[in-house]
Amino acid sequence: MNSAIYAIVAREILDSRGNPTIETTVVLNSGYRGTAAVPAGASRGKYEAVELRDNDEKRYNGMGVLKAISNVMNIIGPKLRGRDALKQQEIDTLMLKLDGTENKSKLGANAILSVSIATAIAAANYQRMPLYRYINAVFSSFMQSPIPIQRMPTPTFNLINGGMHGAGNLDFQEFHVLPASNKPFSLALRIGDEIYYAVKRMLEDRNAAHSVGDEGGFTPNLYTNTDALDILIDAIRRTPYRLTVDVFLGLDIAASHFKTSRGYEIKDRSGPFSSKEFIEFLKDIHEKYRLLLLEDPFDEDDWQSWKEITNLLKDEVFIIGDDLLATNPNRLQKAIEEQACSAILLKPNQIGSLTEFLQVVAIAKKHGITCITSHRSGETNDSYIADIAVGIQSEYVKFGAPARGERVAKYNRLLLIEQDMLRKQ
Ligand code: 2PG
Ligand code: MG
Repeated sequence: MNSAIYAIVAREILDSRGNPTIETTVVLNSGYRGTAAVPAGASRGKYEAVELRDNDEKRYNGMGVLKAISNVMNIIGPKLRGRDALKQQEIDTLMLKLDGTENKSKLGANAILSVSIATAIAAANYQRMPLYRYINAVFSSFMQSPIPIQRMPTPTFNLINGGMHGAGNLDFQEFHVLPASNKPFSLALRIGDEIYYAVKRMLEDRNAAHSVGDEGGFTPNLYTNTDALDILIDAIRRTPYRLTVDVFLGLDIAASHFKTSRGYEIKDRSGPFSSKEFIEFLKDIHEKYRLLLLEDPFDEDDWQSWKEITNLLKDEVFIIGDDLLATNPNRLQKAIEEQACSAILLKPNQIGSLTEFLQVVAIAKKHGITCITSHRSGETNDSYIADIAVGIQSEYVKFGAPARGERVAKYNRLLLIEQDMLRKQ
């Protein structure tokens, strides 16, 4: 069988933070092949599948992935040899069985995902299909009806990096500008880029540091978190684009990462906020800045506050679950039942296989949950996440600032897909 797997080879490469990660190549009998690298988060949620690291302090500060590589080469590879790469679900189910744990702690979600995505890329190449069309075909079979490829996702740009991604003193992790959804992708990218440069000029004028953080956004030292929003607004004013008409603001609070036993502790206030006070605080921010996206406003276990804020703001703001949901079907089901959010951040490596990822997307779509397909803060130049976003017809993509090679690789891939789609219309 020409589409059968002939060999699987994995290797250790570096990600954008200089940490090792796994890259795997799946070769088919026909000679067609697919290669995929796995990204890594810094502000990981505690419900994510396990990213297997060597923890050998003598190599790469314990961050090596030789165990994951050995699992691919010695355990997964021999079992998948001869299997049909076109049967994505069978391949992934086999790997899940081989792992046998709830959270992929035996083989590693990084090991499994690298094989899963590389298999899909090899299968797409074998069928001489662009990856986004192949993903769309697999996803349509999950949905049991064709999902027409009609639109490009709207990008949301992380222009100021705080929290665990920044060098500055901001508690909130990401300060976003996103163009209105009616803009063609290439124009949306240009708008994001021009505003990025306007932010840079503003910071230069103020003599504030304008070095960049993990996702390419600036990391200035500011007095309060909302100062960063004021900077974005001033920057937008320096461009022809109008706030709340052409562009909107968004935040990833990443609140799990500053929640302590005392409450939500941020520098905007001397003492900790209780959950109730933090709801009020976020509500006031929304009233002043008219946010469109609000991600992880509360800790991943603070379900009650999630429900309250969703109830309060869902008609005006997308309340996005990232750490809360961890791209996990059970947590998404719970959130739907409890109306704890209205949108999901989708990250393949939070769950660890393409099949499970597509199952989560299917649940989201069936319940009207808005999809935002996302990179991780530690990335490679791989761009399959852009194809996945188009293939599942994600409403939004979150790929960082429009700068740094590993971020623009995804945006540039979307430009190519946009052109390809226009040609086919
Ligand atoms: C997030 C992500 C991506 P990380 O919190 O949304 O921006 O960060 O990859 O560090 O988890
Ligand atoms: Mg997040």
